Amino acid sequence: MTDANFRPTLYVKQGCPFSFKTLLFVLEAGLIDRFEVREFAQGSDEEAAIRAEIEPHLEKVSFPAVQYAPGQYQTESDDIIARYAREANVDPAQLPVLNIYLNGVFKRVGQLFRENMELKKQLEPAE
Ligand SMILES: N[C@@H](CCC(=O)N[C@@H](CS)C(=O)NCC(=O)O)C(=O)O
Repeated sequence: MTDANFRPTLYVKQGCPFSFKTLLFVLEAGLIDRFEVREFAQGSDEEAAIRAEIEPHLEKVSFPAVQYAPGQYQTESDDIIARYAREANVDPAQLPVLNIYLNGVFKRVGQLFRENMELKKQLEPAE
């Protein structure tokens, strides 16, 4: 396959707020048709296949991830968004639904995650 025919693959994890943020960006930026999107559920065969594919190419696997060129992979939602925002000349700050999500559900999920960690720490037996 030549680079001209290359279609990036976006790997997204079900229930992952960072994966959803990235997916929302590509959708609202009008780029979704340029991607192959592979979504997986934790513990699924699809997850095992995706991890086996991408692990050799990354220092640390996290989701979302993208294969942005043949054999070249990248993680970190902000970096993935920045790459395609640049390429498509789109300013993510101007995408209304993305920003409603970031300032609402995404922010709240982060707060709940931190609160949950704190509560778990308090439940740990003192050393
Ligand atoms: N800073 C990262 C955070 C991504 C992240 O923490 N993703 C979680 C899922 S929500 C993950 O990949 N966990 C490790 C794993 O599933 O192997 C980003 O913005 O992409």
